Amino acid sequence: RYSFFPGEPRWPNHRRDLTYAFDPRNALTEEVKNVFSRAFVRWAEVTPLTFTRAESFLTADIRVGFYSGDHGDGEPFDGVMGTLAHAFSPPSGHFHLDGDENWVVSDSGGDGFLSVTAAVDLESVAVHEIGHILGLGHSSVQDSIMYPTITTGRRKVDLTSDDVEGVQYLY
Ligand code: TQI
Ligand code: ZN
Ligand code: ZN
Repeated sequence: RYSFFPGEPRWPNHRRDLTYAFDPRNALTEEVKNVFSRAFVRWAEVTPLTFTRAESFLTADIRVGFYSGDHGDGEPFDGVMGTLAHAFSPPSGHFHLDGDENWVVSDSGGDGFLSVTAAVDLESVAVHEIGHILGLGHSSVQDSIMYPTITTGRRKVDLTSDDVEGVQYLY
């Protein structure tokens, strides 16, 4: 079953329309940014929340960036595999991804299995981390997005009823 962070933190009522922005230092392509946009839509579809892309990184509610190793928040990344990304509970909005991973940007086609060694599907991780940003902890339901295991090379992007019930409890 779904879980929350201690104290059940969530974005407050007057902040239902959230903005997100990308660290300009990463100079991400539109293709990569669209992966995040799709991930946000999955959560927006089942909540009263909206997510709008903003240009200003410093003033956005949710700030997305790729970093390697120590990046100044006391939780250094660790190179290939291990920690892939981290996000903090509401209303922090920090969304950091490990720049050393072999991130795979896939479309929605195929069976979702990638043959590249140690490849990590970016959209799958993004959907999971956005769950944390909204206040969800880990779930005990194996197929859920918030289950704390991901299979290398596997794509898992569809919310399950467990994820939906968890986020709808909060919003
Ligand atoms: N990062 C962990 C995670 O997002 C960070 C973390 C550990 C965490 N415990 C937490 C965050 C408790 C919030 C609350 O779960 S990770 C997965 C999954 C990671 C793991 O890099 O290990 C995904 C990132 F679920 F597959 F294990 C994305 Cl999808
Ligand atoms: Zn960080
Ligand atoms: Zn997690």
